[in-house]
Amino acid sequence: MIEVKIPKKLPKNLHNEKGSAGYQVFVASFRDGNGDKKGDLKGIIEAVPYIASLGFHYLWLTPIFKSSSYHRYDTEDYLSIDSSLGTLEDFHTLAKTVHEYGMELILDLVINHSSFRHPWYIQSAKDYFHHDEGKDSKADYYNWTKKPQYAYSYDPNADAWVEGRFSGWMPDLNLDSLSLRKELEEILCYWLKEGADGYRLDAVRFYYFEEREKTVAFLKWLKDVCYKIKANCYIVGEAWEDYPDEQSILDYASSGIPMFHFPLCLSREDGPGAAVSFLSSWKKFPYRIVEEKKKLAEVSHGEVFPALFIGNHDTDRWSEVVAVGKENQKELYHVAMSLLLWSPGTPWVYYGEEIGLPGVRNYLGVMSDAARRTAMPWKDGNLCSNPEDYIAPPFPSSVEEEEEKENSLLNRVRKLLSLRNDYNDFFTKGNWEVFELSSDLSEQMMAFLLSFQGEKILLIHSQTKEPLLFEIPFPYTKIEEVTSTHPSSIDKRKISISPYSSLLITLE
Ligand SMILES: [Ca+2]
Repeated sequence: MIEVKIPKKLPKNLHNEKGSAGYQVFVASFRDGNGDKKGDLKGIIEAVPYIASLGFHYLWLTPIFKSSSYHRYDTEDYLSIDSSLGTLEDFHTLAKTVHEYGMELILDLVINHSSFRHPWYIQSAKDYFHHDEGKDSKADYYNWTKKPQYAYSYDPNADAWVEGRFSGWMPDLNLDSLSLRKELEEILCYWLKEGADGYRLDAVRFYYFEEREKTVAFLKWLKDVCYKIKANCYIVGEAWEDYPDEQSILDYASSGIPMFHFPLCLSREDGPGAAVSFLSSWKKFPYRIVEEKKKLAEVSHGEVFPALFIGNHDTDRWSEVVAVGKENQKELYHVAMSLLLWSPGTPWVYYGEEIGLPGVRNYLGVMSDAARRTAMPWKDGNLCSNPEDYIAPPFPSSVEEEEEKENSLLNRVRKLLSLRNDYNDFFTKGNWEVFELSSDLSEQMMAFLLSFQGEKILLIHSQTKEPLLFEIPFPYTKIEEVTSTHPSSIDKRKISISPYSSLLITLE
């Protein structure tokens, strides 16, 4: 029996059935449940109440299937849980616990490529070598060629070159193979039946390299397979195109599956991180996100909402890149979190962002992705070691200590999501407009007008250390506030907005 630790401060809506924000866990580094210092399913089960208490609705786990690497983005068996993570029974307990908290479990599915250790691959090389075209042949599961080409690796077992966009150890699957499609169908259905609620699809851009129409057709097929088991289950893809390519996001969305919004994620572009770093981005962000939401809905007949994020396991931690060099960097980090979590659709937070965990790939000249995937600092001791024995600079706090600080980023996340979940229909299904501000205010303030079924709310964000004077132009019924400083003062419709605050105003 696993002891579940309930955080002290619970929001009123711990059962997050109506939520829409997601939390990404890098499994190897999140929480150890069996004492071997490696993240596992038991550890995640223990932490579900914490994630639920923050107000997240979706929990995305990086790959959990059999693999020899610490990140497990090279699958060796899509139908079994990696033994170092636990058992199928543990998976069932995890799914049950997630569901008890009203949340949904999203599994990372890496089907652009497999591991070169996957039995499919070993068999495929043999069958290709022997020109085996019988009904059980797996020769066509991978893309073989007799002539060397860019991004292909030679395999003596096949006496041929195989496509591997990432490396020869991760050969690309041939998604056109009808036999392979049958296997994929089995896999997709299996985990949904076992308790998963959806998928995060890895490396969608490479499904059919530079053949976007074929990729979109494949995504539609995949969605139909999943919907037969779980109608409208949440599926999201990763398509990291070259900067800047918003068109790709729209093209993929025409399949009915959203992609993570890379064009609005990295700090150099116009997403939440950039908005608090550069004034030009602050002014552009509200227009871009409102426009994106409209365009995504248009191309997908209303099915797809934005999937915004700031960082993930492949990017430097945003505490390192957002508002760098600014005297109020920490406060602006809080504002960026407001912009992210009060954005339309399904915003995603990468574990540790809520406590400002650091990590850059190039640290003191050492290049390592492990730096972006370091151990979550729990005070109660169920710590993981860092991947690849990476030595990170000491982190001076822990989840439990941040819980205790009234104005911590962690508690801001909780307040932002508590309100977001109360008004979930506005955030996901509602109509979003930028609320135009006078030019003197627009450099420090941002406002959105959201409407849903005839009701309206106004969202306001301040990014300045001075109080901002603002007169609400409409009659209102309620003002709710998320602040890391002190409450705003309100006199009828005149507000002195406190520094770095976010307000949600219910209009009459
Ligand atoms: Ca473990």
